[in-house]
Amino acid sequence: MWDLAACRGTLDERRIASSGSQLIRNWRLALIRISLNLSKRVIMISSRKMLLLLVVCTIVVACIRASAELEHRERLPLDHSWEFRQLSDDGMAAFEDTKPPATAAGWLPATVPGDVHLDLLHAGKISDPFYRDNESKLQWIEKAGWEYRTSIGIIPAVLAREHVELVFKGLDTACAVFLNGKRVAQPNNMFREWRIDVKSLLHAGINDLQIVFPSPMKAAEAVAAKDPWHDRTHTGPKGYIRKAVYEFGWDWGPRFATSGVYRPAYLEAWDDARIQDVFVEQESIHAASANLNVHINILASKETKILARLDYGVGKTALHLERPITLGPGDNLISFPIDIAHPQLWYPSGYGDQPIYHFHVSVSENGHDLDSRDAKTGLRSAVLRQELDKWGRSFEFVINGIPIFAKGADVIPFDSFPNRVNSEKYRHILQSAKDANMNMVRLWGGGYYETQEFYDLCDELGLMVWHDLMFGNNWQPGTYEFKQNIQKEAEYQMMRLRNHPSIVLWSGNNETELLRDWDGKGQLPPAVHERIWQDYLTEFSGVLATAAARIDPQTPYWPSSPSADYEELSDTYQSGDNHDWSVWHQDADFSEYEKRPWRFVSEYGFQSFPEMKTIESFTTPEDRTSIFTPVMLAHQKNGDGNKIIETYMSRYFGKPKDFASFLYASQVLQAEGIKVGAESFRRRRPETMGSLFWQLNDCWPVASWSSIDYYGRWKALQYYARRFYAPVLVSPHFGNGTLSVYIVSDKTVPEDGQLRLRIIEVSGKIIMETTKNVTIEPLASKIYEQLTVTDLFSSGPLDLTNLFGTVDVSVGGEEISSNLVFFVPSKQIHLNHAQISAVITPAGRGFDVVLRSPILARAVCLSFGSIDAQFSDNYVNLLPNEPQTIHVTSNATLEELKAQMKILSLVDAFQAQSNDH
Ligand code: BMA
Repeated sequence: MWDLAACRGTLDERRIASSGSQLIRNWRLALIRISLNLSKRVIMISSRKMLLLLVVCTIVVACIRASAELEHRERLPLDHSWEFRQLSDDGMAAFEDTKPPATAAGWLPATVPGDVHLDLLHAGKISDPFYRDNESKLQWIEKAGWEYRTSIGIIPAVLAREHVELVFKGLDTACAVFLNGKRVAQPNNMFREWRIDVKSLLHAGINDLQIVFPSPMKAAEAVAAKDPWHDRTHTGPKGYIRKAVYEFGWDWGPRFATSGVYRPAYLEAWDDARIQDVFVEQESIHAASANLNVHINILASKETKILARLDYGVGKTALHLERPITLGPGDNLISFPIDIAHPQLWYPSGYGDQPIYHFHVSVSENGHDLDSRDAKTGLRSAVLRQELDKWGRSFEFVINGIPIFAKGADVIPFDSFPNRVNSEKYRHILQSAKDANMNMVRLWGGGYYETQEFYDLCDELGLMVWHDLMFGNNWQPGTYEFKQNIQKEAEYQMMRLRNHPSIVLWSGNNETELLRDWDGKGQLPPAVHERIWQDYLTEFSGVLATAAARIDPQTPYWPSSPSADYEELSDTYQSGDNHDWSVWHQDADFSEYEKRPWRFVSEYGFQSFPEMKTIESFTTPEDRTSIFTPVMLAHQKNGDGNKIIETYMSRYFGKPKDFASFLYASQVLQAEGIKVGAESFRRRRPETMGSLFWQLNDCWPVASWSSIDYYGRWKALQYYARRFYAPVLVSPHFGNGTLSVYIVSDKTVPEDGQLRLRIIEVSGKIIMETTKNVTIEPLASKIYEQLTVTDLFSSGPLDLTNLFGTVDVSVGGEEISSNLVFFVPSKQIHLNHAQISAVITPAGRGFDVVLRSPILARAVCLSFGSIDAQFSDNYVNLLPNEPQTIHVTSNATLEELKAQMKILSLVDAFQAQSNDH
């Protein structure tokens, strides 16, 4: 391994003069490193000519070793000491030039991987992009051109290697890469890897690497201008470069179209052969045996006799196979068939464990290691079952033979600036999904392909991934170049990701197929319309579908979300997945969800505000006087969104008494609304086999459909989700004078339990109580109790506004699900202000808070002011005189928590005199 410092190496005298002390420090550091690493091969240096002399000494030693033997593939990360500067214009001239711009002043330190917005922020040139309305003040950044540079110190031993390549794992986006004054690449797709052969351009000593990023929109417009169809179709130019569309703003996200080296970059050197890929194909997976084929793709530069070795196993078990092979020049595919008896299978969360099998492949020539690579996977069969049935065509994921009801949410990018997403954030959000009993996330198509870490976590947590390809809500160009570009992108990404057991579907795009009848900015001529549609079909059911079938044949492909795969639909024939926006975008009542005959709901949602601490992070006190202040509106990206929340609020609850109450009540409203949808979709199984609500997370602090805010704080919806996605759900439904109590089970075996139904007055008086033994049918939804109003209230006429029903299911004496049902619309329920007592005591590693109310208290929220805490549950319903314990963990002390403890229930958010909510 090369491990010498990747120090910025420049001999620029002006820079030396201006930052003398920094250089002396670097120089000394480099000196120490060199003396420690005389046998190393490559150096990136940051110093003056004197240092070069030392480098030469190093070179001599290195050369002696290099000439004696073949070497392992080696990588030098290019992740240190970058600089960036703003160009004097939009950067288009420098981008199109074959020579780099002349070195000029204005350089600032940069981070790679990173982006220009974060670099400007760290350099103190801009203030927090998320604060107040700063977004609008920072739009100049995307209009400018930017240049990044670093230097690479190279010694002859590197040049003695057969191949030396510059590798970029992600460049955002259009840019020109210059090495030693020569343009070596013009990447135009942030979702592809760029590998550039630079051996002939490198020389011993200091090599200059420069990257020019023009204004992204200008670059896109230049490509669009070359497409004769562009003018006629009126498609947006931003689709012409492959850049995450959310960067241009979305209905939950700000516009920060950034630029930069956003994924790792490195130099790679190798001799004779290099492993390009290891694919563990799962040919057939059963409980008794797993038949695998481990395909190793090796690129060789000439005929080479090698020994290929494969070590594999799960946990500590290690088995190995090896085979001598003669590689031919070019791509070579070697396959090791493997049969594993009684394999440990990977299951989605809730159905079993997630064991991971590890594979280590190494390749040697004459006893010298040339290359090695690790791969891992979980063994499972994944089928998207689409069969004709009485409702149309099914749409269900069958994993290891089990039809799984998909429970989850849609995932958007975790930050407007991807490099800010750290391991802690990935784990927190994905663990939160699992903790809320989700088993699937849909990675939405307007963002970017995620990092390895994201998918590793999904594998580990048993979260199935519905993986959109990164296309969203825009017509894509139909040019030949574009089609080739996206083909290479899909091949690269699917090859990169196909071993992940969590990925159970590749889906072409987000909502582009829905645009089928779109007519541009006016009436498009039929021929133009037809051409657009043909291009769409070629791309999403041709190019990308074929890439999926070739690269990842074991994972199903779906053309778009939503889609019926071009089947005709009717009221009685449904097929494919749906985005149900009747609620929110079309103003329907939440009960509308109950009428929907969908086979799989991949989006439905309702917005809320984040909690006060999150709001405080981007506002001043005057911004927090109403949800309609300019700053609050700047953090609402869906047009009239705040108005929509207000409208539904008054429909269901009333008028919150102040700003803080509005925030809280908006979360309860969202949670109650999505609960109606989620429960009704689950009750409909097997007709409906998936419920993914829009959306799990946020990319900045904002009013949005998310259930977890930008800072990872759970909104009410996330707590509700844990209940409505519970493996066994008791779900009462009152309609047409009849109360039906369903139990929905995701368990694979029947369970014996007890179902209890009580009708209670909000003040606490029990009107009716029944308990019965039930055998809960596995993988099913069934009504276990059905009563009419006459049965329920046989004792005489009662005031339904004063009553509620409560149901619970226990197994082995332990309550596993409980729920409430009301007999009149929310607003008519006679809730009174409850005197809720809260007693907090230390318990285990945290604290227990026992909540108790003499009367019904809905959506009781426990909080601690400015202190962040984790809650075992929250936004709970307190039944009259039935205490509930919430376990709290926090860094704060008991006294601090006590001092700030606050309890709020739904009725408290509204004016005391009004009890019509
Ligand atoms: C959808 C999504 C997103 C959008 C959301 C809310 O249909 O696919 O594009 O953010 O609705 O409008």
